Amino acid sequence: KGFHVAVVGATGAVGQQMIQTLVKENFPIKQLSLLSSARSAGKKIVINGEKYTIQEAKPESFEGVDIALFSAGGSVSKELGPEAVKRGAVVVDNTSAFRMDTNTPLVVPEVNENDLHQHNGIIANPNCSTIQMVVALEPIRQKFGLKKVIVSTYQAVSGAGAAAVQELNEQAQAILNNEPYEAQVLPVKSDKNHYQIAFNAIPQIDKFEENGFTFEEMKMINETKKIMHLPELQVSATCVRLPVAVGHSESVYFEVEEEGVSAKEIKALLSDAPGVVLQDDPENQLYPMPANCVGSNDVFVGRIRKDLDEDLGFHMWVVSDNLLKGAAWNSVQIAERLISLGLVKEK
Ligand code: 11C
Repeated sequence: KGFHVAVVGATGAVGQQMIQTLVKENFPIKQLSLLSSARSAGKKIVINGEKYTIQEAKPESFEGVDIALFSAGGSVSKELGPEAVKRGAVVVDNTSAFRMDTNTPLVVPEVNENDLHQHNGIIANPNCSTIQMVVALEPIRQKFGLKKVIVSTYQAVSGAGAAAVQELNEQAQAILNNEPYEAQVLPVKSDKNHYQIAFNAIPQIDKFEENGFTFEEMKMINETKKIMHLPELQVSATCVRLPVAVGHSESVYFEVEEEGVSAKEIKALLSDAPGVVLQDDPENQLYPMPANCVGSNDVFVGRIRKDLDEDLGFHMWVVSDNLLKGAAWNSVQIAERLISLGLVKEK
C-alpha cells in the first residue's frame, strides 16, 4: 500500500535531499524509482538499509508511477515531465521549466495550496529564494495588505548545485594554502567568466536579462506575483552569492497597505504563522543565521523593524535551508498535500 514515487535527478544536491525528506517524513511509498541522466545511471545508493540502483530516466521509466519529483534541470523536465503525465503520474517539478505557464500552478503550501486544484498533471515548485520570502510575507499580506517588496539576497552556493559547493571548498583551501585555483563553476557555469567565490561576494546569480536584472532576480519578481496572486505588487530584487554552503538569507523591505501598523504587530503575526520560526530578540543578539537553519524545514525570520521614514515600510531578515524549504521539502510537502486533498490516487 502506498504510492509509486519517482525521483528524477536522484544524484543531485536537491535529489539527494528529496530522498532523505521522503524517508524523514515517512512518505507512504510502495515503490521508489531513482532516475538520473545516463551519466549517473548505474550508481548504487542505500536507503534505510535497502540498496537501490539509479536508472537512466526515459519515457518508459514512468510506467506505473503515481508521483514524480523532478529536479534534473529544465530541459529534462520539459522533455520527460509530459511523458510522465501521459503515463498517469502527477509531476512536482523543481525547475523553472513550467513555473510561469498559466495552466501550471506554482505552489508554496503555506501560501496558495488551493491552486493545487487547478493542476493539469504538473505542479511547479518555485525558486528557493522566492519560497522563503513568500512564506514570511503571506501572513503580512493577509492581515495588513502588501504594496511593495524590495529584496536583497545572500545566497548559498548549493543553490548552484553540488559542483559549486565543491568549488567553494576546494578554492577556500587552495587560497589558504597559497595555491592557485581556477574558478570554473560560479557565478554561472555556462556564462563567459568565472570568479572566485571563497572570501568574496558575487552580485550575479544566473545570467543577465536585457533589462539589467539577472534571471534569478526576475524569478523572484515574477514568481512572487504569481504565487501571491498579486500581479500589481511592486517587487524588485538584487541577488548575491556568498561563500556559504547551505542556507539562503534575505534582507526584505516591504510596504503594507494599512497605515499605523507597528513592528510589534508584525512580530506577533509571524510568531504564529505556518512554517515560520520567529527569532527576533536584539537585546540577546537573537536573529536567524544560515549555519543554524541547515536541516530545518522552517523559514526563520528576525530583525523586524519599522522603517524610520516610511510609515508603511518595514525591514526583516529571512533565512531558510535552500535545499529543504527552498526545494526538497516544498516539493514533498506539495506531494503530501496532493494526497490529503485527494488530487493523486494510488494506481
Ligand atoms: C540559486 N536559486 O541559488 C538558485 C537555485 O530555479 O530552482 C534554484 C534554481 C531554480 O542558484
